[in-house]
Amino acid sequence: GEGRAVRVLDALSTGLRANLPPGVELIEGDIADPAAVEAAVAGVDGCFHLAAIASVARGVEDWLGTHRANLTGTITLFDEVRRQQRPVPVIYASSAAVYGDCADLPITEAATKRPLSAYGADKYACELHAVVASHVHHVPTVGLRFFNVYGPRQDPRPPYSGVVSIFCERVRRGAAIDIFGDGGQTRDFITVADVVVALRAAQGIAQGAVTARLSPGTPVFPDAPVFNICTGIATSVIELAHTIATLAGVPAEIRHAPPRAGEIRHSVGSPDLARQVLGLTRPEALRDGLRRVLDWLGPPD
Ligand code: UD2
Repeated sequence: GEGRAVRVLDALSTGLRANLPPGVELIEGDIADPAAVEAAVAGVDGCFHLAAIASVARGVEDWLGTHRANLTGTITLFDEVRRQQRPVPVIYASSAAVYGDCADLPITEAATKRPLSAYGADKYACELHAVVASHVHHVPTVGLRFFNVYGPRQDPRPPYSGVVSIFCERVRRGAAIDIFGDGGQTRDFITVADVVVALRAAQGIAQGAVTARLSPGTPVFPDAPVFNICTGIATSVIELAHTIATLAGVPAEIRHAPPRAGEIRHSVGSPDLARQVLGLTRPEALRDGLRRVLDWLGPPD
């Protein structure tokens, strides 16, 4: 929207080419392939790194394969960016999964990091390598710890898609909703639109820091900062199911399935730091976001 050229590197493992607006260059390739990444970063002014295998369950089945995408992929990118010989800020996706099961809610950035999944461990390692990228190789980075992201175009079909798309799709088809466990587990749901705002704000401060570094006397950016990207509002899974059914104007048909093994009970983040530093404002209300997902899915087939 700012008249800049955009280049995308994507393996299209879950995304679709049709989701890209016209005029965007697509390199179909793997984030852990140095040649593909080199081609993707050549000449860019900034980079958003979102490539990952975000399914916690896939990390259980394919520990090494997900590690390659999630951590080796990130290091491959930092390594290619540092070869650019000029400061190219990298804004990368971290995750609430770095915290594990945190007792103090809402979770602040300073909370103990004790990931309980391969996915969370790799995301935490990405943050550690971001410090190296910044400190040793002068690559400016900002990490964003996404909580539960949802919105239109999240494909509800893969078995480990987000709960919002799965529930909305079920309700749309008039099918029953499966709740794992008692439904009292809570999550912090944030729309993809708010995440995009956060990504751009992070790019803005990183770019500002690059400019500041070039002019002595101005404050220097801290090395590799990270921010929670969340709303600060906890919603239980059962509450989510009822809200979606109400918005769709149908009775909620709920079945209880066994709880997911090793699942985190409560996850809600503090958005305060991101609000202060990135200037983020009030996020979209859950009902409005859910309505947009239902609208995108459309009427039942
Ligand atoms: C999210 C992220 C994951 C990781 C993690 C960090 C998604 C899709 N996944 O996992 O990548 O960052 O957070 O902690 O955003 N549920 C049901 N029925 C269903 C599907 C889900 O009850 O059919 C429950 C599930 O048990 C969980 C909640 O809904 O309590 C959210 O599940 P999810 O898979 O959308 O996301 P989560 O929090 O496991």
